[in-house]
Amino acid sequence: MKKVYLAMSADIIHHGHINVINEASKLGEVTVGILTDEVIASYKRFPLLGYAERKAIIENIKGVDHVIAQETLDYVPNLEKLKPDYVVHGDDWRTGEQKVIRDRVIAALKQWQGELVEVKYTDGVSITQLDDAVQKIGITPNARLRRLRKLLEIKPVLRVLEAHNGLTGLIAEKTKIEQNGRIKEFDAMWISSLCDSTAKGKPDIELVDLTSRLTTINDVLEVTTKPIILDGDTGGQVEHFVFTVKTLERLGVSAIIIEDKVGLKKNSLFGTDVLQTQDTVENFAHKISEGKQAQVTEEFMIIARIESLILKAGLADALARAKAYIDAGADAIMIHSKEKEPDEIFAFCAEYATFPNKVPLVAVPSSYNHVTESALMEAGISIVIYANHLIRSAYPAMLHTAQTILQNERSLECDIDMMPIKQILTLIPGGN
Ligand code: SPV
Ligand code: MG
Repeated sequence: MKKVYLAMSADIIHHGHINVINEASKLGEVTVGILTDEVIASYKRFPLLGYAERKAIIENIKGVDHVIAQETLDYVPNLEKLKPDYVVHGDDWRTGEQKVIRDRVIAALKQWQGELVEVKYTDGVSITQLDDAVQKIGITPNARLRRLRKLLEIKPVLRVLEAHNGLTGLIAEKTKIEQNGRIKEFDAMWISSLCDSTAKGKPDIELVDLTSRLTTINDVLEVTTKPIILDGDTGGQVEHFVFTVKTLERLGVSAIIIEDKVGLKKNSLFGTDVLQTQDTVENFAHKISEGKQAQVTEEFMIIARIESLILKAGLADALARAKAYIDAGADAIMIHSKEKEPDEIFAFCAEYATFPNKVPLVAVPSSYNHVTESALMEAGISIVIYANHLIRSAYPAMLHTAQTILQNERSLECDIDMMPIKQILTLIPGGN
């Protein structure tokens, strides 16, 4: 019996896949390599079904003899283990991003006189269209809530973008680029207190109350499916915080980050230029543990934000607080800095790495923004938040347009900087 290998993500199955499996089974004993969740998340998007579920489906399809995990996009590690006589694939990978993978398959097969068999691609099936259709259905609050933890399990570092209304939510949800054969996108959204307040024309001092913040969250929830991390400021009074936690869980928010400050909260990026008071370790640890006890789901995350570096309380204080907050039940630690260089963040990460009891680390590289995601990841950061970038780019553009109209007493001169009317009318589908 000849050995046949084919690989698939098997997240959305259609008749094209069945055709490939049928053709493969005519050639011999079929082993299907199922891409792991990590691989799918690294090049495409969050898989709709987990590996175990996808494996169970494929194992039960006629013509499939064995199912194994394919832990890289590259087929070669599995091919070298299996040394199949044939690899079967649709003929759609001869050009485009998959060509490199195809070339490596051909080269590997040559070593043992194996052969690549390409099946004519099934017309009329568009995975992109199927993906879009699934996306349109939306997501339940529970599934969305859980997704942040799952993403932390399957991706080495998560990339999070601020959203302060439905439109910016859509940008965070839908913006994708293709780079080196991989689709890159944001994993989750950050509802920033700075951006939410600024968008409402208010200062970032916990003035925008929870009811108003919930309206923003709801606007974002309505048009997106990605997980939400809420900037919860100080979390307020403990007695209030326990209610907030339940409210957020009910909506499907995945996490709240609360900062260890008391009194009139000011934005951290002011640093010591304004009066800001750090909470005691005991009080803040108490707030965390009360929040943890209040939550209904297993998966909701309470993330403790340490302001010691912002307030110049030193590295030792930051580390001591991290330990105490983890002991109190914090699901992750956000370490913040407003320095232009990441030295104090990296120093924190190096010491943190020696902790026996660790939770994921979150960084917000607004000031030290020359540091790349991969450098942060190597330092031990698991979540990178781009905290204010959409509002900071939108405001100057809008201001420029307003000034241009004033200068010219008409809007013709703005055209060059604006999207055409036709485009804005159809930007959000369903309006025509
Ligand atoms: C926010 O985005 O509101 C934050 C991050 O809390 S920072 O502005 O850096 O304090
Ligand atoms: Mg904030």
